[in-house]
Amino acid sequence: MLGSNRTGMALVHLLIVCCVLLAGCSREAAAPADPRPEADESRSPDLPSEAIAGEKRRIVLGFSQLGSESDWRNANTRSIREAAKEADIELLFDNAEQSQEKQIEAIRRFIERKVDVIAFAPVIETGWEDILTEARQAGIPVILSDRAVQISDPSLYVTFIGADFYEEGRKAGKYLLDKKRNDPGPVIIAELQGTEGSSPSIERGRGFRDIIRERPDMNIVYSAPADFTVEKGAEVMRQFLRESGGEIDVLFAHNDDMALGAIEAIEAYGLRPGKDIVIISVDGTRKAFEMMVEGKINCVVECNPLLGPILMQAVREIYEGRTLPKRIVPPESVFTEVLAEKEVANRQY
Ligand code: GYE
Repeated sequence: MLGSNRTGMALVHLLIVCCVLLAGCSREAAAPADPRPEADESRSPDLPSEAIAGEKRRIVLGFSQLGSESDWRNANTRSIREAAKEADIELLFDNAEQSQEKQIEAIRRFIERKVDVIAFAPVIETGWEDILTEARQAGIPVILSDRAVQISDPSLYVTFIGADFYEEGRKAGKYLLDKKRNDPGPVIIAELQGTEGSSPSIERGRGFRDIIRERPDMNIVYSAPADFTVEKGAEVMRQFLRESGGEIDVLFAHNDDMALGAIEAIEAYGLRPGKDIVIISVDGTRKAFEMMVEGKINCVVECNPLLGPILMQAVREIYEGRTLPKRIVPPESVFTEVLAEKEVANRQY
């Protein structure tokens, strides 16, 4: 997929180069933690978005983060905060704690505050039409960060910056086909899904299924949502182990945190993660790499959370009236046990 989106990739590279250049001439910028309107002497909220006469003011970005459920999410938040500082963009940041309602409220406050650009990581795919229409009526451009939406009118957002989750699911499936190429079936698979209705969970599941379909003796027998968290991952895995009597060959976890939880459950059950049960997960956090070095996770499909620099560059380009591609996909890789030891020290999240 990355290869098929050459224009997007070229732009990502250009954006990254620009961001590095921008970082060189940044100055410190305090980012308010709360998006509610507050006195800000540096700009009048009633003035249009263009520069205030005679002075170059900072761009204001309202960002609605969906939560803090995983190491991936926390790395994503850090990346956005740091990149905003470096790019000298004023960031109004809101954490919606997994609630779509809270995200909609935060976006509405950004609109009232007359920010220059709104970006958000949509917790689930559906239900965004009305609030995005409000943003459009207010003339505020919107960027989707990390997750996708299902929407009848794609012109309601400018661009979507985030990974290709379908491709990640396919990569996980391809690893499994290769790993089990000499093993006669049946292969019993358990799947820990992420947040129900979220684009990474829907698309990773779909991509994985589309690949393993090639082997009719591979079957996803157990599958349930575990919210992308360690605790839920452990709880749902315990349940799978009880139901199956331990007869599970493979675990596909839609993220590393759930895989880590599942590892605890598997060990408590008396089985060896990575040996008795092959474990494939997505994200590529440092903790998952450490588990891979120990042989408890077999394969991690990388999903890059460090979207901050690309996002800030896109914000600036939109503000300057430039045109962006509808889709920007950051580069991502796949890591197996073979490479884990070499790579673990390089992980940034
Ligand atoms: O994989 C998971 C997180 O949306 C890509 O959300 C993101 C996913 C990520 O909680 O760890």
